[in-house]
Amino acid sequence: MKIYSSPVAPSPRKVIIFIAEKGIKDIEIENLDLGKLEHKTAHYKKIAPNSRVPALELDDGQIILETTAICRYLECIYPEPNMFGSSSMEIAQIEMWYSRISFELMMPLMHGFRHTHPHMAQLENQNNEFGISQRELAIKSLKYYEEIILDKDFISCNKFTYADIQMVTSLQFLVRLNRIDILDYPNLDSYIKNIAARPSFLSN
Ligand SMILES: N[C@@H](CCC(=O)N[C@@H](CS)C(=O)NCC(=O)O)C(=O)O
Repeated sequence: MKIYSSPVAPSPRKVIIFIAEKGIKDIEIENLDLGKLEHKTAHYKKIAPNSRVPALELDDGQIILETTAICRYLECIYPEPNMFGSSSMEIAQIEMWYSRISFELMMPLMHGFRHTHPHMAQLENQNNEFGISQRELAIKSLKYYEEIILDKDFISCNKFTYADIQMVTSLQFLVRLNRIDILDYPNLDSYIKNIAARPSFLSN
């Protein structure tokens, strides 16, 4: 198998961390330079018509797009350690937190960044006013999650799961790019530091 990735881009980084947590060794990594628009070439568009990374190419040529779809596929063929839940309640809890983090934290932070940051001008049809309002929404969410994470090592199920990958990679990448200081959120800061000390995060 081959994963199309890009250094520092948060979506493929989630897959790379997931692969490291699972100890999977048979996936080749091909890095694309998004700054040089290597994801917009005709060749890559045949693999990923939406010109996004990550994409997983199976040995028989089949392609899976979308970070979570790729991780779910990998969880099926490499079930241990489990990261999407074992019991019906765990599966529901992890999915719930994953979705909440995505919509309440990651999306407003992402729009705040993509619609206001000068570096994103060539990749996004920017709407500055929308970006600023999304950044304000993200700050409200950060205050909310600052309370949620109090006394918790993990966001869901008292164990490391895919929801933690979603939360920590998003915050590590997007908070600073929105010119927000994570030290204003000490509970989130210590949660991130704890997860980011895992070998899978340190090496990726
Ligand atoms: N929904 C997709 C989003 C993928 C995505 O937006 N990837 C970014 C890198 S983090 C990308 O390819 N950006 C290129 C662009 O915006 O042109 C997923 O979860 O895989």
